[in-house]
Amino acid sequence: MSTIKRKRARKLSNLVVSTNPKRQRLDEDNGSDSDSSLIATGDVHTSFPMNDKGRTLHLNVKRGDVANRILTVGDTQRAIKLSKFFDNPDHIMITHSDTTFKVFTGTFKGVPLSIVATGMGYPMMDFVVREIRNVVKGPIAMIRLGTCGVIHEDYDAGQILVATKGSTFIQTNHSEIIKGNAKKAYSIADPVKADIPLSSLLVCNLRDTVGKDKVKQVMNCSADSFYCSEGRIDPNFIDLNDTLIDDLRAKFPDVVSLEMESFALLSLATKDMHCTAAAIGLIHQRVS
Ligand code: R1P
Repeated sequence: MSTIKRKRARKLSNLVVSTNPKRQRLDEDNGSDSDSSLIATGDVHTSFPMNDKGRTLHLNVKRGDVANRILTVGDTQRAIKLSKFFDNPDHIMITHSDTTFKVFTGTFKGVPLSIVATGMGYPMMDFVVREIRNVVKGPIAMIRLGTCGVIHEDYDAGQILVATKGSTFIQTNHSEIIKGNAKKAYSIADPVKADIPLSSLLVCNLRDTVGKDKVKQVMNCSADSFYCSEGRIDPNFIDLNDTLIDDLRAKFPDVVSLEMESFALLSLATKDMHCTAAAIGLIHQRVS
C-alpha cells in the first residue's frame, strides 16, 4: 500500500473503532463457550426486545459478546475457517443461537474482532444488524464477505467484487405475479451507498493481499430470492422473470455482483455504522 493510502487507512482505523483494550472488561457469566473479556460494551436500547438473560432473541448475544469490528459471512463453515486467523484460535468466544446464527469473537493482531455467520437473505441480515447494534456501544465497522453471481461479461468468476458503488435490490411483487403482470413482477430499488472510506480501505488491503487484478469496485444487487429474483428460469414455477436480468443491466449498468444480503447491510448502516460488502464471484449468471 502507498504511504498516502496507509495514512488514510490509519486515520480510518481511528475513526471507525473506538474499542480500547484498556477498557475491556470481564462480562458477567454469559452462557458462551469461552472468554468474554475481549471487548468494550455499552448501553442497550431499553425498549429493544431481549430475553430474561439480557440476550437478543435471535442471535442470542448480549453486551460483551460482539466487537466493534465485524465480518459477516453467509455460512458457518466460512466463519470457522476465518476464526482460525484469530491471534489465539483456542481462546475465542463462540455464541450459538437456536436460529442458525453464530458469533465468533477474538482478537486479530491484538484488535477485538467478531465474525458472524448470518445465514442467507435480507431478513437474516436484518436480524444481525439490528441485534448487534443494540448490544455494541459506539462506532461499528461491518464488512460482509460473501459469494455472488456475476452478471457482466467483462468480469470473471474468481474476482473479488467490492460494492464501493453501493447496492440495489430486487424485490418480488407477489401480487403482480399472481395477476400475471410480468411488467410489474419485480421492483428494482434505488441504490444505497457503501461507506466509502471503509470500502477504499478494504479494496487497498485486498489488492495488497490477492493482487490488483483480482479486486474490482462495482455496484451490487441483492435479490430477495436465490431463484426467481436472481433471474433463474424454473419451468416448475410461474416467475415471470425472463427479462429481469436484462432489465437490471439496463437500469443500472454498473451492477456486476448478484447476491442476497448486502443491500440490507448497507441500507441499515445509519450514523456510527460503517458498512461495506465484498463478494467472490462464483459463477457467470445469465451473461449473454
Ligand atoms: C446463496 O447460495 C447464498 O450465497 C451468497 C448469497 O448472498 C446467498 O446468501 O452469499 P454467501 O456466500 O455469503 O452465503
